[in-house]
Amino acid sequence: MSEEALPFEERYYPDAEKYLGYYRKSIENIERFWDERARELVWLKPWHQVLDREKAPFYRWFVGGETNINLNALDRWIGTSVENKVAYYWEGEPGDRRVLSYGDLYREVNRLAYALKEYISVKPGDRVAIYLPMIPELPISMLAVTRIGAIHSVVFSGFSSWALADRIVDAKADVLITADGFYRRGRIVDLKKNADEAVKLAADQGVRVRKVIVVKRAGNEVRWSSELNVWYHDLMKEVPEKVYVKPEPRKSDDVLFILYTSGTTGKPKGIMHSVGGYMTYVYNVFRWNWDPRPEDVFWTAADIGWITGHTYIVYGPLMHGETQIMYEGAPDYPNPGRIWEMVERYGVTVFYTSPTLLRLLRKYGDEWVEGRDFSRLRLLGTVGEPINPEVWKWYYEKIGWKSAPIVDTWWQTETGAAMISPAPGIALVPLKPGSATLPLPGIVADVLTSDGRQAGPGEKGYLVVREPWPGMMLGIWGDPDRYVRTYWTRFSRPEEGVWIYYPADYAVKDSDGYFWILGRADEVLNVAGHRIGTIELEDALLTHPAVSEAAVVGAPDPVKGEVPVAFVVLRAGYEPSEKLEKELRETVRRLIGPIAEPSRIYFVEKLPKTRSGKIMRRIMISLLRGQPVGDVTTLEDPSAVDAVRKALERGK
Ligand code: 6R9
Repeated sequence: MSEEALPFEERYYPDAEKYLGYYRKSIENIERFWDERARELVWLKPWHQVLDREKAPFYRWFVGGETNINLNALDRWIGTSVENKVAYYWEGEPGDRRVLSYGDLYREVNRLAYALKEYISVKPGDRVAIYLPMIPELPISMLAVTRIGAIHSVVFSGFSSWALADRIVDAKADVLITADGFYRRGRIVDLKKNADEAVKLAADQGVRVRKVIVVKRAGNEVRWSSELNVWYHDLMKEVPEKVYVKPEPRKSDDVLFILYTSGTTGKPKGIMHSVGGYMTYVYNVFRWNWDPRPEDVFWTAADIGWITGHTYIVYGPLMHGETQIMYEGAPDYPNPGRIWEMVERYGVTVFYTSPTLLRLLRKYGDEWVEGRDFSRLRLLGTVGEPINPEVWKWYYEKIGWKSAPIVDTWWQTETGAAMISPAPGIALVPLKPGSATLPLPGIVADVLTSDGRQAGPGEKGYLVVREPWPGMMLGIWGDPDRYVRTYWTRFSRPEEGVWIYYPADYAVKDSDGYFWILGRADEVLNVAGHRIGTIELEDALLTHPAVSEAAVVGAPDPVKGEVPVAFVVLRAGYEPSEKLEKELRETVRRLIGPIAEPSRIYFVEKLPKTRSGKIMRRIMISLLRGQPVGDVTTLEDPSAVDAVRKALERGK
């Protein structure tokens, strides 16, 4: 495949030299490069310094500059031909539809911004938690919050009340925007009930939410507190029809939003993104990834509750005046053809999703894709995990009709937008199925061995980034030390002033310089493209009175990539049973959410541990995959290996 030139339309005919020429120039002087890139956007006040490295690794971009992302995502379109262009074709799971133009979006955002400011007294810098399903009020809320200079913290609507409470408490959010419910596989999910529980749990921890704004989506019964709750539509009724709220000037290095992600401890990290850096990076990367065109119908099939949605459903596409698809429900409801039917019906031109969704839809068989008209698709994308070459080829042939290049984008919540990926908006490089190809302009990526040496071609090592970039996080909300420890300690040499970003992914660079991402290098699972900390799961299991010890590892799964499997030691007086297994699953669903539920729970007599008491997860991982367990001399009690082996056999 690597040598074969793919028969793309002329515009995307691979031209590695052209791309590399642009890339090399970009990294000659990254300050100059990003300075030029930032000038393409609307600012309220120019910066006096492109990059402040003084307090590295707390880099600050476009210092002295002021702006508001609304100016580039909304205001700049008003009075242009984009004003009447569709921003979102929204479709609910039951098939109900809404169409919002850029003008509609602008009006709604201004009205909500007015209500938040005048009626709810939200001030610049305040945190507003948003716990909404995939309905237009979600992007509207995000933009209204940033318009008035407040900080949003979006919590995925599939998370439990406990997970929401944790995030409310950590961010000290005192306003919450949620909905009564939403549709998922033909049923109504009672979101308001979760929100109510979360508000109560947060109050128990000393964080009092003073207002909960509720969007009416599903019309389900909800409990109501006339003091705490207000319907979104009642609030908006009060607002003058044509109100204009001036976008609050924000400093470039102010916090634009917080988004939580799992780490290697039980406590999720509040990743903070910056006003000016995130805006500049996302604007440019969006253009490099998707080569936007006025006639586009762009669809990122992901949830806005994750970074992919923040960047590629809200801020990126809106800054380019793209017309998008937004879908509420399950991808295979009411049948496995739902997504492909929509791609055809709306004439989607660019489609971006995760390998896990592709594996799911491919599994249903080709009858759901064959015979459909995908002729408008010109680019395809993937994100979230490595894509299996088999699935890549299926996507390329059956969906892209061998004429749409696949843009495999490696990045993280922390990086703001794609970092390693093809850039057809500049020049396409030859593709290799399963490789995210080369770093984007301005990004200096590398692979290092465990002792910090540069890995040779084909040698497995750790992915690193050597230079800062504007989309990088500002830090971790309320925990600057954890930021330094987690991302900047593994390979940096502070005494020499060398700071190296460590994303915790294994990678290989091949002899063409292409990056192949191999998966997480820390104790974080990647379940269906979602990061789930094993410790978070273990902590959840340990809240059950029957559990004395728990170890969670990832097992390979043909659709989800990886699924959590739990090994549990029971406390005296408890016996393994199906009922107990069910209770433990329920505990995880309640504390984290359905996506974290273990696929199997094995009851074991003991867990393999080192003499210092560390659980050796790699032993469970090997046994699950039927591989040799390797060196067990550091085990405190070698018979623990047999205990695990027996439990696995019993569980077959
Ligand atoms: C955007 C997003 C980040 C982790 C990352 C890596 C994995 C993402 C990938 C990929 C291989 C790709 N990952 N994209 N692995 N190829 N194209 O997914 O952010 O949820 O923070 O996850 O996902 O392991 O470190 P996030």
